Amino acid sequence: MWHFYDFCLMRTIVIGDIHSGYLALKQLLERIGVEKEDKLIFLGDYVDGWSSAVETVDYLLDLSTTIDCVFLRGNHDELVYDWLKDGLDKPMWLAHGGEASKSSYTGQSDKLIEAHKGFYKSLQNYHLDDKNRLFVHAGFTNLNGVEFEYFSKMFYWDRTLWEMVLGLDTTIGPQHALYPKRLKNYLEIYIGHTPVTRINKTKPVLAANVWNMDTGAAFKGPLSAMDVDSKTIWQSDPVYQLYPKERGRN
Ligand SMILES: [Mn+2]
Repeated sequence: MWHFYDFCLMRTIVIGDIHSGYLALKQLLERIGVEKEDKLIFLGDYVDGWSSAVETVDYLLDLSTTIDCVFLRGNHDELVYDWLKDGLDKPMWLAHGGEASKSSYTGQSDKLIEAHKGFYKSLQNYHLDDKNRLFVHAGFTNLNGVEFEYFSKMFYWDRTLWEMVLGLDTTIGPQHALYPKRLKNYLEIYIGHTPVTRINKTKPVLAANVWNMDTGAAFKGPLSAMDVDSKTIWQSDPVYQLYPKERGRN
């Protein structure tokens, strides 16, 4: 038997880049008061940052057994997967949080490593919901939308989408000839990847129809979540305060 009240409880909540901030993730989900009817969409970059890579992925795997979760692929998730799978440890990865993920996985059981490889392998490049809202870690470049993207790595490495909307003349609207065609494919686009702390913000930022949910959890910012219908925002404490003995990525 359905009640209108039950329907109201069904929320779609998007969550920004975690970067192994397991303590912040727990705090954030407590503050949201996640219910079994909720749908959670994670924008990727679960790892590379603080010391809790293993705990973070374990927690997400556990969460997905009771809650409807969508896990998108971030560039850091691919880098960790490449290391777990093929032993690749690129210097650029090690310098940007890879070292912390490597230590977190050192000494873990084969069973755990296999389960986590399964998690990284299962990640999706993007998610499109029934209201034409696009969720993707970094962006896309094809004017006609994600189905036409030539290079799938763009979904988790691109920065041009965010740079474009930040530099957009706010006096021109979607009807204007110069309005970027890329943006018109979707009602809203939710991304992470480029921390808004770079433009001195600590809350999710809206530019044109693009919401950037990466509030710098790997650096000096909090971890953020938002109800995509009501635009209610929840945040953890600044993540570095939960890991006082660590340097993080700074
Ligand atoms: Mn990223």
